[in-house]
Amino acid sequence: MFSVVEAKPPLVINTWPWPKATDAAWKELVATSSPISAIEKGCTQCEIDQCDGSVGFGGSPDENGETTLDAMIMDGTTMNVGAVGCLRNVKNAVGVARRVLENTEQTLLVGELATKFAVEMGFTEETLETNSSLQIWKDWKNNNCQPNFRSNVTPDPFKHCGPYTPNPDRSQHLYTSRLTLGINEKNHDTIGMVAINSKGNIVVGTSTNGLTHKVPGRVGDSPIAGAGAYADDDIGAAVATGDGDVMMRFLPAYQVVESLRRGESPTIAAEDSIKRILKKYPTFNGGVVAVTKDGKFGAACAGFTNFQFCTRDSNMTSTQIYPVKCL
Ligand code: SD4
Repeated sequence: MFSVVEAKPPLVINTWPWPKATDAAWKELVATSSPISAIEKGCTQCEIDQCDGSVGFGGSPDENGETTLDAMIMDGTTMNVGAVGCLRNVKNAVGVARRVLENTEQTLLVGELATKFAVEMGFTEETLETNSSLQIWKDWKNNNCQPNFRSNVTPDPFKHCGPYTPNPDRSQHLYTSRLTLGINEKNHDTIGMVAINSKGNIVVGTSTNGLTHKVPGRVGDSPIAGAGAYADDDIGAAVATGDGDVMMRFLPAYQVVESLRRGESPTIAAEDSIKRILKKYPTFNGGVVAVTKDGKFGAACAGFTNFQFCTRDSNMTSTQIYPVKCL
């Protein structure tokens, strides 16, 4: 079990050992006291750095070889959310999410029309594919499109590439081990970030290119409030990473904040949210980091061999990386 650590706002926390992103957010938070600007800076840093190939352009090609992005920002003071799902051809997904939050009354824009919105807001339209993402896609095609996220279709998706047609039998497909689908920490990580300023304003953000070989059009948990991240200034915040198709069925970030509201410790709250998922999906992998409004943080995970997260507050001389032993 991860022992709860007491930090003190101002504070930045993010999933995975990506201290460059933490440092970018921390610098912005110290300079401006604005947690939303800190989140935008921090997550943008990961998009530029293509953190682990799973954030930003040039990663997680879908069945057609295209990279699409999911991102969200949630403001725990106003409970306002801006998000984009399956964003095409724009690199700075978290920047667009902030525009949705600040320049519209909507919450989530998706696909091509999200691109149109981004271009109106001044973002550049450009390809997200790179030689390396196209190579991943070609290797997948040469491997009979394995692993594959289709089910109950013809030809057999576990042996053949598409196009596919649905099988006449409409019964739900049998539970497929998430490991058989090749879902592990190698092919999907998200940056999920929390920033709290000294006044206790909390903002959370996420950015990811999702899941390698996804069905085109797929949106994961990261742009869904309560799934990929959640914040409420009265209580605290949580961010999640992992198998988004499963996580968005359980809203783990919301679950954690509600457990904190009832007085649970951050680690117990995080463990509870993961255990609820494991009960139904024993091969699930994912991680959650939880933080209270006054800076106590904890975490829990399942299925990852090496889940870590980063933290920075004013008592730390540099960003600290914490390993988490999974359940
Ligand atoms: C998704 N949750 O799209 C994201 C990917 C991820 O660790 O976080 N992986 O499913």
